[in-house]
Parts: sequence; C-alpha cells; structure tokens
Amino acid sequence: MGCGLLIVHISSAIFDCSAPDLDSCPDESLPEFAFIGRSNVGKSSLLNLLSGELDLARVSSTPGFTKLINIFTMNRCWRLVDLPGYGFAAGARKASARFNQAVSHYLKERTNLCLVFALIDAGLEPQEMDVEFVGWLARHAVPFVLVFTKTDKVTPAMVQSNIAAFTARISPWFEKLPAIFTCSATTAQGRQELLGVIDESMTAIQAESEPATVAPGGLPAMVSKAKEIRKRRPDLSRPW
Ligand SMILES: Nc1nc2c(ncn2[C@@H]2O[C@H](COP(=O)(O)OP(=O)(O)O)[C@@H](O)[C@H]2O)c(=O)[nH]1
Ligand SMILES: [Mg+2]
Repeated sequence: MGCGLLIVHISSAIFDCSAPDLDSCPDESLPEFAFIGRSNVGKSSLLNLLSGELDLARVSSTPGFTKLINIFTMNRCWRLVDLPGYGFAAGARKASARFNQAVSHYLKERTNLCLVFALIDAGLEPQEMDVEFVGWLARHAVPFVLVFTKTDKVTPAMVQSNIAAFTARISPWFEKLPAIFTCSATTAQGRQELLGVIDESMTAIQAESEPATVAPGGLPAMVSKAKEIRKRRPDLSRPW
C-alpha cells in the first residue's frame, strides 16, 4: 500500500503493542508521531480522535493511568504513540522517575520519531511542569508542536489568554516559536489541522529523500531520511 497521500483518511487503526521501555518498542520501520503531556491532559482522547477509533487508546479519569509507551499503527504505514504522562501524584515518585527515563530515551533516541505533539491544557494558566518540559524538548532539539487541549471546557478568550501567557514564558528559548494548535476531543475541533500536520511532516521527509528511492520503496526511504535528520541533533545528556 502506498503511504504518501493517505494520511488524512485513516482506514485502519491497529493497536501494536505496549512497551515499558525503548528496547521493547517495535522496529523502527514506520514513521512515528507521539503524544506527550501531563497525566489527564487528553493524550489518549486526542489519539482516539485522530485515529477515528474512539476505543483505541484507553481514556482514564484517573491521572497517571497510562504507564506504558502504547503504539498504534495507522493504515499499516505510520504510527501514533501514546506516551506516559508526566506529573504523577505524590506517592508515585519511583514509578514516575522510571517512566520519565523511558520517555526520555524514546524522545532522544527513537530514530523514526518524526514529530511530538506536546499537549497542554488550554483551560489552565502556564504550569511549571509544562514550561520546563517544553524547555527540555527545545534543548534536545526534539521536533515538536504545541497542542492546547480541551478547548470546549473554557471560553475562546480564556484559551487565547492562556496560550499567550504560555508562549510568553517559552519565547526566550526560541528564535521562532513552535507551531501552536488547539483541539477538543469532545467537539473534534482541531482534528483536520493535526492530521494535516502529520501529512505535511511525512511529505517533507519524503521530499528530502532521494527522488530515485521514493518511487518504488517510498516508505523505507522516508524512514531512513527521518533517521538521518535525527542523527544531526546535538547529543545532550539527560536532564532528569
Ligand atoms: N471536556 C473534555 N474532556 C476531555 C477532553 N480530552 C480528554 N478529556 C477527558 O479528560 C480525562 C483524561 O483524558 P485522557 O485522554 O485519558 O488523558 P491522558 O491521561 O492525557 O491520556 C478523561 O476523563 C477525558 O474524557 C476534551 O477535549 N474535552
Ligand atoms: Mg492516557
């Protein structure tokens, strides 16, 4: 099956596996797009919204419920990855550290990781943990966009004011701010835009690949290009 133009229409969404660490993740043969953010921010709900399968990823009202790297394959061509949330409740310190390490390894070393969706609750003023985490992504040159979630819960004015406050906090770290999106898993707001981002990202990788290798073996060429792009990143040590 060709993968180039079939992103937005998802005809198959399959649970691949739950991995406790990077070594347990499946091979790096498919481009991956990962969701990260604090527990309860709406990662699993957004993954379900994008995939069109409401029961694909487990949605929980208990913060910290998803403790594994959950990997899903779309159209047999690319993957969505539901990463463990950061910011577990007190009492889960040890587990929290372990998950952070798995997530840190994944974000820094997963060579087929194309883009991270860093989720932030649109209804909240900037949270230190989110600000710090975005700083970490920037320092490690992890490619990411910001997605402000649960826009249905607050007024548009509140969403805009929280986004402005957040970008004011992170802007000193960036020459150019990361792209910003909003979404609601309840109203499906933002779905097409986010699928468009995935489409653009895969198209960009494809465009950077050798024209001669794209035609017959499009996907392998794209993955090896994504890996090459990742190798160009600075090798910085883990901050947590
Ligand atoms: N109103 C509203 N609730 C949401 C939205 N997204 C998630 N939720 C709820 O927030 C809770 C946590 O969602 P979940 O997707 O499990 O968050 P995760 O821990 O980041 O994976 C659940 O009760 C969801 O139903 C949204 O866009 N709007
Ligand atoms: Mg979850």
